[in-house]
Amino acid sequence: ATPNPWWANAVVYQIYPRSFQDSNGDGIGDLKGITSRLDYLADLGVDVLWLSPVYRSPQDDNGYDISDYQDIDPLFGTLEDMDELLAEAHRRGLKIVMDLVVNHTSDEHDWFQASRDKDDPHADWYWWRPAKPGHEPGTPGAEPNRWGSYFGGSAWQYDPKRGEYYLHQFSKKQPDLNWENPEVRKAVYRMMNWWMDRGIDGFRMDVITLISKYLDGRGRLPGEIGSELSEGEMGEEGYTDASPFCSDGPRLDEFLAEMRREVFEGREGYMNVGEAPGITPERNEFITDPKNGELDMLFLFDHVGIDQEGSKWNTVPFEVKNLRARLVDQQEAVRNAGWASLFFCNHDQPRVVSRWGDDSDRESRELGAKAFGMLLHMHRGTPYIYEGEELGMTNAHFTKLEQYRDLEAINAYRQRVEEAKCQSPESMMAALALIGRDNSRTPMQWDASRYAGFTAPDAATEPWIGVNPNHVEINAVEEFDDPDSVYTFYKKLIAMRHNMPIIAVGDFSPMDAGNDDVIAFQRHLGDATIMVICNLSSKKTTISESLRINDNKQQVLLSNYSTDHAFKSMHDGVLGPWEAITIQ
Ligand code: TEU
Ligand code: CA
Repeated sequence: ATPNPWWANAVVYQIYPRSFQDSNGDGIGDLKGITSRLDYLADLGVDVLWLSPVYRSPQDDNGYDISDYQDIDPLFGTLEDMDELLAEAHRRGLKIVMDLVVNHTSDEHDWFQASRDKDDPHADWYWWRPAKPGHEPGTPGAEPNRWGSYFGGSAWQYDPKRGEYYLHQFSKKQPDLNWENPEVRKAVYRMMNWWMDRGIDGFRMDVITLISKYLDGRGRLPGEIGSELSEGEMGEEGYTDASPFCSDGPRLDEFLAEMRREVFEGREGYMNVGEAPGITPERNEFITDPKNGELDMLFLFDHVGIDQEGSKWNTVPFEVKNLRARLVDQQEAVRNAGWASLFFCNHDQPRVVSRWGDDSDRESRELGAKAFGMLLHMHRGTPYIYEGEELGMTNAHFTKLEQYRDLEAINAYRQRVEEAKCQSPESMMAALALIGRDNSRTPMQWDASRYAGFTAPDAATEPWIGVNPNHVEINAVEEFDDPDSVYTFYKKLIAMRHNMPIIAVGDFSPMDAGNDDVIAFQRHLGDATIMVICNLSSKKTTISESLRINDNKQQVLLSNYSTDHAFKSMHDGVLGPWEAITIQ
């Protein structure tokens, strides 16, 4: 196992600033709002705060389309507010990691605007391609290039000023930067050093594994548009998968190692996590192995893709055995080197308690929230808590398209239901309610007042997105002092990770619970062993003989039922609905 850097037993808390705390009554969360909630976060016990982007942005993709990396968008405040947040966080022993979005910029960034002129020094900072003569889109019978964007439609957008197409794997207001150009890389590293020198503690790197493109061979970038070179098969909307020419491209390791040298060499106490669509557990080991000098950890996606087939909107039933298999793969791959990040929730994923648990009644919701919390936090790696996950906040349960705000959702509805007609309105609305990104973007629920304490009850402006009506029973004030609340359970999980090295760095070994709905595993450190067993179903389940305990020498470290119930369950070999137990 790698030497234990400080983040091996740290817990990271992700803040989506737009939805966390509004301080000026405009219905949008902001930096001063975050600063006003630092005592809550310090009390919860987390170590690091990851902020989703707050830089200047047209907000096409809620800030993941940046037009000025070195300024704060007025929606969120000013650079002085950022400096105040940094100082106040550091005073409480909290580190702050910013969101680095450098696979693409906003189309309103100065770099892109300059690049629209072929004679400008920035001409080659993005991926521009001419149209193949006679195949200009719209030409009758033209063979259009069908590379698809993650947000639907074509990944190539025509720019009348330059007379060429530019690549955008995400929205057309998010043109991909050309990382082959050393000037681009130098400008990115300069900006990163500016932020590190300002006192931040590292970065979460947005789709960083997409920055190196294939220029020939697999799905090569076409010499010109209208040439069908990708190997991706056509999706129902008539476009190929957006990433045949990206995700883990040939120069990724080189770029990540260069970035570490240029920005982080000689610095102390920082942490970097890369968002890694398309990366396998095996590649995760290489990239996060310190001897390769790339990144400290990555977010992998294979475990959060198990309830979708092909398109994100083709949902399939959640099966515990699939989750178990993915988590085991991720753990086994970093057994000897490298590191794992642990998450179920974030601003792109729905809330796990609704997605894979049962939020239909209070008891099931609380038991499920605790079961998934224990499952995640007892694994080996660095756990990430998404704002409100510690309260057991649920999906939004929106029923009308106009309640949604996310361009991914609105584009998908238009493309799939209205244009390609490959999905019915009912099925699309069901998919949006289950896995749409807005599910995790409803305002943080602080108290039972009209807008959940996210903004003042008499605020001049409504929150930018609907507050979940269940905030009257699911909120921080309700749970803060309740010994049985989800909040208190998360506080215990965090404390155990800080106080028990076996949880932070102990070896992981899976166990066969003899039941597909139950995940069981052990952690070992020296001659100490703990066992974790989670029934991820709403039914009573029996577990195999080998897991039962027949003496009371063992100690229940944590359970989402009473300790007596836990002992009885382990003795009889029958777990209650959603019962989760950590036993030593
Ligand atoms: O997400 C990239 C990404 O992989 C997600 O778009 C994911 O594929 C999709 O949401 C699944 O539905 C990052 C950011 O986390 C996301 O918020 C941005 O929209 C995206 O990059 C573009 O910056
Ligand atoms: Ca505000």
